[in-house]
Amino acid sequence: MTTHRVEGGEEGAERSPLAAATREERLVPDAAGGLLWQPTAETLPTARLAELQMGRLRETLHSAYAHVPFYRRKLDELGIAPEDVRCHGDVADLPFTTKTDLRDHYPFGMFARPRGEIVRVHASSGTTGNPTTVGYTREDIDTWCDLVARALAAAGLKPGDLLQNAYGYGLFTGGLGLHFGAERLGCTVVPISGGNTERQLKIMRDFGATALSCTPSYAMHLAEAARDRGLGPEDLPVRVGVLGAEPWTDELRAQIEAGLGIDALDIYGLSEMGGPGVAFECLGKAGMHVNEDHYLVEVVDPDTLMPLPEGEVGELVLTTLSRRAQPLIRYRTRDLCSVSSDPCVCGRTAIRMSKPIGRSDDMLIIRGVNVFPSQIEEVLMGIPEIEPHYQIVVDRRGYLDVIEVWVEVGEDIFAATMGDLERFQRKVQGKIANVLNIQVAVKLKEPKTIQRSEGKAVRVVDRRKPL
Ligand code: DLL
Repeated sequence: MTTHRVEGGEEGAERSPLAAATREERLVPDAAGGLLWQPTAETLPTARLAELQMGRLRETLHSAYAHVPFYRRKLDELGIAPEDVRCHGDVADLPFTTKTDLRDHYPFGMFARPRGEIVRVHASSGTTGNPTTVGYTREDIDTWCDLVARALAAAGLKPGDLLQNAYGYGLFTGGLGLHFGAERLGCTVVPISGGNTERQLKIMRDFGATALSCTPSYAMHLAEAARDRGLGPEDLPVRVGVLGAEPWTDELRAQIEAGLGIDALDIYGLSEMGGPGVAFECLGKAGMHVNEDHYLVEVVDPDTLMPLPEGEVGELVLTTLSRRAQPLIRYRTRDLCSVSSDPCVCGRTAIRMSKPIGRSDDMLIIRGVNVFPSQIEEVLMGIPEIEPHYQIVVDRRGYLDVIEVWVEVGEDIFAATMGDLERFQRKVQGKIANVLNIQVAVKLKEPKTIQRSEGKAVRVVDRRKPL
């Protein structure tokens, strides 16, 4: 067993294997201008990777079967024993896992380790009231740090770089995920979190931030805010952006790069898989390398759930290969993308996923925050003065997403005084904000003014053009 010493600097203290190599020894240049944080793992020959994956998959299945009643039941129902899975082709026989399954086992029912071994819990929104939780053992956190460090190194960050981390801190995995990954790489992290644009620009310049991590929409907002203050790319010290948590296009990449004077690189992840760092772009900017030694990738037809060949767009399905606290088998991400195993200029051998082009469910991503229309409906339906007619209007102001919730109120409320109406509106706004953790604008509509539908109700009007 390895001894992890928390207190540093003691004479004779045993060193963890991670400390065994110094940071400099670990970092090797890649062929695209970035660095490899774990050179061996990131350039594994295909056959060696496949072997590693099968070994880890078997361990994952054994652990899930032994410790997670949900998986034991699912596998028993299908008559599959963990040892029956011998090759990649057998994976298609395994059961899928969905966000609903996680919600049904809220909060800790999917954990494969005793609560006492869980050192951290993050969460993201579920389709109804309950968020989906994700637990980490100390080892899981350790792996996560390395996976994010890989992404940052691929973007050209190195020890000593100063990362302004403008992802939100808290239950969302963006803030702490990027934070610890950057520390692992040896960067200086400024944990500024999201928002407060004025302060972001000041800190960026005063501290000399060389890298920025946030959602692409916020990066663009910062670029615009800088321009409005007469600051051009030459006034900003940032060199690279590691941007993700929401869909964005290469067109937006070009604008962010021009506005901030940076290389803007994509990073992908989802809480259920542990957070950011599932896949990341190198400076070759040709798709995101999936950390395949830790995640098994499939793309399936979202309707038939049959595996699709490389190059075809379908739903990304991921299986964790190293997560101890919460192994997930064939998790349906709902993200639509394709994969390619063509060689990449950087020399990494892992498969690359295209930018997700959309989702196969109704989840909206608003400023990086996942929002399900059903969450809003639940709040509205709990307020007696509101009629069961509403519409969620999503738009973009500048580069920032905004949500307006139009709700129809009863005659009584509508006849109330202006002051009463305003108070009521604020109450509804507050209730929605409490559930979503983002601000929304509520517009009260006169009785019978929201369009009635003859078929499926159009609950969401998304006026945003692709970023
Ligand atoms: O968004 C984790 C993350 C944090 C990724 C910081 C990257 C950077 P969730 O809140 O659980 O986790 O949301 C996951 O966001 O299923 C996608 O739909 C979307 N998403 C995440 N990254 C990207 C990306 C984090 N690079 C959901 N491009 C995912 C497009 C993305 N969509």
